[in-house]
Amino acid sequence: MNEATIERAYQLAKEQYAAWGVDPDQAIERLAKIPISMHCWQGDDVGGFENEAGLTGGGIMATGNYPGKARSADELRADAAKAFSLIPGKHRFNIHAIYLEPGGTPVERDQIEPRHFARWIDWAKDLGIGMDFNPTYFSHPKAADGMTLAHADEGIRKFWVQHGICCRKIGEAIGRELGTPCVTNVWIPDGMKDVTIDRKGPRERLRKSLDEIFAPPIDPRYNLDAVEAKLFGIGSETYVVGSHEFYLGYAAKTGKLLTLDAGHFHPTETIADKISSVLMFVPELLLHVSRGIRWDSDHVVILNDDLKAIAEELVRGAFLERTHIGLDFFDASINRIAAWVTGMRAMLKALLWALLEPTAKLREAEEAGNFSARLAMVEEIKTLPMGAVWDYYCLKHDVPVGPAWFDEVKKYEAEVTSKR
Ligand code: RNT
Ligand code: ZN
Repeated sequence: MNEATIERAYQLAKEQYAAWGVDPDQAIERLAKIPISMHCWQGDDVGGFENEAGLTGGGIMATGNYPGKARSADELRADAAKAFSLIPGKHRFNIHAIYLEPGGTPVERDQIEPRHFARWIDWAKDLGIGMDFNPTYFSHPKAADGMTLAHADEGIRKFWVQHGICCRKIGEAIGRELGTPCVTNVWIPDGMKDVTIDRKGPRERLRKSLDEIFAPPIDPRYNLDAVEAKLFGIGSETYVVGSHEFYLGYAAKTGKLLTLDAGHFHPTETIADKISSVLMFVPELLLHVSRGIRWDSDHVVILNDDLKAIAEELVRGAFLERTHIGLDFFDASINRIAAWVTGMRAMLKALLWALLEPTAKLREAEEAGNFSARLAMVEEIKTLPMGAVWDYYCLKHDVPVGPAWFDEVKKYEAEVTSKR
C-alpha cells in the first residue's frame, strides 16, 4: 500500500469515527505516550548470561528449538533493537538479573551490582528508552528444590533475600540513570508439587523475606517494587506460596505495586476484571500481558478478546496513569524477533482499539438502562475501520505498515540470526 492510499483510508476512517463522536487524531496522540515494557527473555528462552549452560530448571521453561537465539548480551541487544525498529512508538526494555555482564569472573546472585548492568543502561540511554528489572529466583542450585524466599533453611532464605536487596539497588541505579522509574518485579517459583501439609510456614517466611528486602528505603522516582502471584507452576501444581491472595494482601498493606500476569489465574478468569478492584487498594499495577493456553501461561500475545478487554478497562477506568504495561511470554518454537514484534504490536493495537471506543455513547446507554442499545452498539463498533487508523499510525511512526515488518524479520534472519 502506498502512502497516499494509507492517508486516504485514514481520512475516510476519521469520518466514520466522527459519526460515533470519536476523534482518531486524539486516540493516536494518546497511544504514542504509552510505553510498553518489552521483556528481554523472549529473545533467548529465559537463558540469561550468567553461565554457559543457561537455564538449569526451577519453575520456568521455554519449549521449542527455533534456530538463532541470542547467545550473548550483545546479540540480545541487537535483536531487541531490530524488534523496536518494527514497533511504532518509544517503549521500554525489561531485563532479569541473569542478564548481567559479569565481565569474565562469575558473580553470585547475592553479590550483583549496578556495574554489572552498565552496558544495558548505556544501550537504553542510546535508544532513549526506560528499563525495568527482575530479580531471578530460578535457574540456580539454591532454587533447585523449589523454594527460595520461603525456604526453611535460613542460609538459603538469606541468600535470596540478599539477592532481592541487590536487585532493588540495581533498579534504583537504572531509574536514576535513565530518568524514569524502574519497576523491579519479584516473582518466585516457591511451591509444592504434591500434597502440602504446612501451607502457613512458607507464607510466614515469604512475608518475612519480603519485609527484609523492602526494608531499605528507595526513592520511588528511581525504583518501584512490584510483587507477582501465580496460581500454579510446573512442579508446583498443588501449592504456590505466593498466591494471589497472599500478594494482594501484601501489596495493599505495604503500598507495593501488584503485578497481574494474564496467564496466572484459572483459565476462565481474566485479569481485565481485576484491574478496577485491585486499584482501589494498591497504588499502581504492573501488568504482565501474556496469553495462557491450558497449563501454559506464556504464549505470544495476540489481539484476542482477552487482550482487548484489558485495554478497554485501562482506558475506560482512566487507569493508564497508574498502570505499567509489560509483556511476559516466551516461545522458542518460532522466530523470536517475530514473537516480540507480534506481541508488542498486538498490545498497541488493543490500546488503540480501546482509545477508539465511543465510550461516552456506551456509557450513556448503560446509565439509561438501555442494555439492548448497549449490546447492539458494542457489536456494531467491532467493524469500524480501526485497521486504517493503525496503518496510518505505523506510517507516521516510520515503521512498516501491515505485514511488511515480517519481511524485515526474514531479512534479519537470513543475514544475522540464521548464522548463529
Ligand atoms: C513466571 C512469571 C514471571 C516470569 C519472568 C521470566 O510465571 O510470570 O514473570 O515469566 O519473570
Ligand atoms: Zn509474569
